[in-house]
Amino acid sequence: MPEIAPGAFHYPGFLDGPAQEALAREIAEVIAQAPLFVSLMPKSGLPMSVRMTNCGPLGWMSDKDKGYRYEPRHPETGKPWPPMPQMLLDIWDALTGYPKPPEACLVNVYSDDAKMGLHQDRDEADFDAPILSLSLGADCRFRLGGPRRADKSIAFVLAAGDALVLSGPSRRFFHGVDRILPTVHAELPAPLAGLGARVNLTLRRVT
Ligand code: MD3
Ligand code: FE
Repeated sequence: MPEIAPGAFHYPGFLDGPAQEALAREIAEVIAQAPLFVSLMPKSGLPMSVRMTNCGPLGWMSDKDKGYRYEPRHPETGKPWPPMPQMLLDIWDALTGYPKPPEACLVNVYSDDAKMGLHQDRDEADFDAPILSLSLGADCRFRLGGPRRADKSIAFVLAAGDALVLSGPSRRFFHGVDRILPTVHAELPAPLAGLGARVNLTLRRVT
């Protein structure tokens, strides 16, 4: 098993080219129903550098006053998030084997200069369920630490088609995206081209 930290499994190239294209078509459909939006940091109100949307019953968002949270509706359209594509439910089953389906799929869209600071995912009530991440487009340098912010971290590349499963101890580890890497011939598949350099999907149980 490709275990890179306790409970963290990296599957480089899990999705081949055609599967990445199929996933890109699903995500373009999600974005058509639920437009990309910018979340604001709690308290400071500064915009995050990634744009995002969601599919599934719940979606992650943040704003100045109410902070990080899951909501059943898009903050701008007020509509429920689009359904989770069957393809994502199948990948969740195949890679996590978890008995319940994911409740949220956060779609993060990175431009060339976007990043995500070191953080823990702790807005979910269920910490025992795994998290599944899928990447499309440009490579990024990803950082995975430990349960405390000051713990040593490892850095590795997340590339197009890669899957990462976070279960057990790693579910609570600090992590972030240091930067998007210049990547030859790793444009986002056509239906997503022009939106940014990299797309990451994060599937989670919430309740
Ligand atoms: C390690 N997203 O949305 S995905 C996030 O590439 C987030 O967009 C990053 O961190 C991205 O919260 C990283 C890989 C990932 C996701 C969740 C984790 C790694 C994780 C939770 C715990 C530990
Ligand atoms: Fe995270």
